[in-house]
Amino acid sequence: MKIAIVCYPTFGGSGVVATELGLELARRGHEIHFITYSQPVRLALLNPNVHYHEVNVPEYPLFHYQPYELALSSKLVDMVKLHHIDLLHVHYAIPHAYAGYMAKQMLKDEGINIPMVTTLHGTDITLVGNHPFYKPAVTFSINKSDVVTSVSQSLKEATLRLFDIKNEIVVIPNFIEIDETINRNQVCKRSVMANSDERIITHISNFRKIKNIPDVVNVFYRIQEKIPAKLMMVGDGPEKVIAEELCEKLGIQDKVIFFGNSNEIHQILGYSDLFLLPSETESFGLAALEAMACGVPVVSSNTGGLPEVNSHGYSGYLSNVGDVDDMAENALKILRNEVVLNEFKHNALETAKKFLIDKIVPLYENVYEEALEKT
Ligand code: GMT
Repeated sequence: MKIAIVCYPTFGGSGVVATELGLELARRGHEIHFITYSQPVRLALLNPNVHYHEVNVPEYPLFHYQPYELALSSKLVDMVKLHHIDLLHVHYAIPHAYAGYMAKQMLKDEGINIPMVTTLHGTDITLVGNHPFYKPAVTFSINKSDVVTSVSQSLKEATLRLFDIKNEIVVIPNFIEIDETINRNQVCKRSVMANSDERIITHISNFRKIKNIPDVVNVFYRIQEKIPAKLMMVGDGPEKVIAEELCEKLGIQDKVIFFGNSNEIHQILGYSDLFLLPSETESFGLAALEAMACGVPVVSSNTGGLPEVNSHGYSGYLSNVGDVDDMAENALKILRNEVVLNEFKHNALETAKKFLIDKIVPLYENVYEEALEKT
């Protein structure tokens, strides 16, 4: 199949899922065309089945806002015609499903019928898309998609609750590749980051408000009062400076390392003992799954799709949003004892195996077949 994938090219989240999906589909023999405004972070292009087409939006001083949707839909039309693409798969409803629908209509006018699959990722529904300024357009583009998928049951329910959706929504969870060669407990790198008696706790995100970044610091503060520990903060975003200030205020700045955005996520997770994800909401929590796939237990909030990923008392623990005392207590239950820690590490890896890429990607292939049959 020739598939156009539209996504955000950013670190983490929907962009990573879309990129990893495209790469796996290419390995399975499909021809993949990524269409976005810059090269996706995890996209390596040395593959004859993988193509990247950049959407350019020329700056024009008349426009207060440059019309990205217009440029994207035009690019989609051109690429579908040039490469004889069979199907559009758009990740994140805003504005991709909207631009995809416009492209579909323009192509229809030229006698080309192309199906569109829309994957909902979370904030496109729960945070941004739900805003009254966007809601009619988001509802419309979801209803006009040939197949709609969501990354968790919880997100499906939220979508049906918040929007007037006529379409069936198929749940296809996010997926992970487990690198068996990864050196868990990388002693040498670990020794650069922490003393041998210190536990390493890690948080990875885009440092937006929804991630409850101060809770990460506050949970860590409570942990390090009881046991020797270091905190690795990976990623960048508006709340990073708040976290830095809070660490300073609490006097723990020497125990916290801020990495910024990193391409070495797996190495960092490879020497981590615990992953913290206290988000306000999380449709899935891909970062938690990536941690588990590296054998790192997760202490997270009990919200959105997180209970579908993190198994309470097995791969980690779930606490009410904002309950930093409970999160710290749970973290200490895991970290205090070497035998317990190793058990949770093993369980985290076992739980991650439910989401192996080989099991999940065929579900997308089924959905593509279904979409093609519809048109
Ligand atoms: O978490 C973010 O803020 C980024 C966002 C995105 O769209 O890139 O992530 C969402 O999609 C991810 C991939 O499906 C999910 O794992 C995240 O849970 C989801 N984020 C939220 O729901 C807040």
